[in-house]
Amino acid sequence: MNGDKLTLIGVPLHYGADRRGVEMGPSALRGAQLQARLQALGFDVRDAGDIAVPKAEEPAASGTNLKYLHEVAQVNRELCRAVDGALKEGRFPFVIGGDHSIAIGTIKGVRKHVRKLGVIWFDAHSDVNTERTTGSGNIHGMPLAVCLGYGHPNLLAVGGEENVVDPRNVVILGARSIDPGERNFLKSQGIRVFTMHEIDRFGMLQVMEETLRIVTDGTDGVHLSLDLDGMDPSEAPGVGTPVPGGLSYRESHFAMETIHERGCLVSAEIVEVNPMLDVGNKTASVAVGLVGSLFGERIL
Ligand code: HAR
Ligand code: MN
Ligand code: MN
Repeated sequence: MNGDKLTLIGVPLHYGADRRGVEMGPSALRGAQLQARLQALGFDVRDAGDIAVPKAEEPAASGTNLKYLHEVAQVNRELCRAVDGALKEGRFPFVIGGDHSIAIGTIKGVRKHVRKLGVIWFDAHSDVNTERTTGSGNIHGMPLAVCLGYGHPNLLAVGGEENVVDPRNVVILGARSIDPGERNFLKSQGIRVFTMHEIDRFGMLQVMEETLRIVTDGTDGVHLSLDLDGMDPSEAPGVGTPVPGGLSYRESHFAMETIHERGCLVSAEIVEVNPMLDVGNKTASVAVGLVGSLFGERIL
């Protein structure tokens, strides 16, 4: 943990998902008392406000099948700078989205400070599409591929092309919706994926032991990318691309608790919370509860 100081960085972006509502995620998470929850654990929390998101009615012409490439790349460049700035001040960057395309800016910003970075990708999806494999053209289905060095040059350029992560230190948790092109990519990269099948089979204790071994093996720190659609939609209904059969409330908390115990976290982000699709503010509240466990709230 980076001292006891955190900086919250909001990213009200929905262009990566091409669906309205997720741009209100940062506000919903703040409304669910994220800052107070962290302060109650003794952290010095600074809210840096939101990254500016340009207005666009139509995806700007970019000569590709990627939707809103220009806008998504621009926001990620700004985010990368903000994350870099927080780390330079010795503060833990805590990014609140926004759709999952913002993982590009977060991870590339962190990589400027952490040479060997492990990544835990908590998600129903694997987010390793590229412009060659995507069916939707939505960039939120691509950020992990970009962070591994695969994807559109404008996205790879965010924070410098060389700032990639090693696939041997990446784990995907909770996957249950993987496109055919993504399956090939994951195999060719040798990325460890704990699908819901493995989680059912081995249980969260064994899965988290193996996850933490992989992401800390030779690394200098671990990033958590927490896509709320990794949880079961009954617990987290306010997400744009829900998939049945996800992680339960306790499985998700247990994952956070074990990450906390290991003390390896250098950065985190919460993405895909969509208040427009939510039941009350349930999903943001559930997310803030997970943050509590991630940062050391205890039952006893
Ligand atoms: N794989 C699909 C696509 O690429 C769906 C991606 C949905 N992604 C998120 N983030 N919600 O995980 O379009
Ligand atoms: Mn995702
Ligand atoms: Mn997802």
